[in-house]
Amino acid sequence: SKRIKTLSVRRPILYGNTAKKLGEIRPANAPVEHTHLWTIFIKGPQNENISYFIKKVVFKLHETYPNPTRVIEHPPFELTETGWGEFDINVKIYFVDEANEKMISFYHRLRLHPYTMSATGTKLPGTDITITESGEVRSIFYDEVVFNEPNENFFKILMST
Ligand code: SLL
Repeated sequence: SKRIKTLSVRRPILYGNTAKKLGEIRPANAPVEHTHLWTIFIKGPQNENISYFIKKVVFKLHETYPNPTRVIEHPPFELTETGWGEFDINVKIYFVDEANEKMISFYHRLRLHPYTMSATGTKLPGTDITITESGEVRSIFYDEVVFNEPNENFFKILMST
């Protein structure tokens, strides 16, 4: 349908990852060299529903993972895995068909450790990283998806939720 000019609608999202060291409890199928359990996610800041505008999320993992392209078609838009290393995850967010919008693509650096390494191997204090009392590492970002001049159908969908 017709596009509404000079209007933009913003929807907040949180994205990032949490990670825990694998202790005595480890998934039965986790390879021995895997040291961490991690989850990458996209969600509403207050855990509100985001599936009325997001259709699916594709996480592209490091090529050391079997079937590195992981497609999540329903909320929660998250993926849990085990592993040993940090790497950049390509995140692609696809919007509902009514939006008639191109997907957005960006990278999130998977964080497993409560620090970052400099080129010389020294530990630098991490800016984007927090650690909880239970020892969970978190690297989470707030962002906004901006829909410029949404069509009338999609505008109704955005406003009705
Ligand atoms: C590097 N940052 O630059 C590292 C790559 C790859 C991590 C890290 C598990 C793979 C598997 C895994 O943790 N890969 O399932 O075998 O070299």
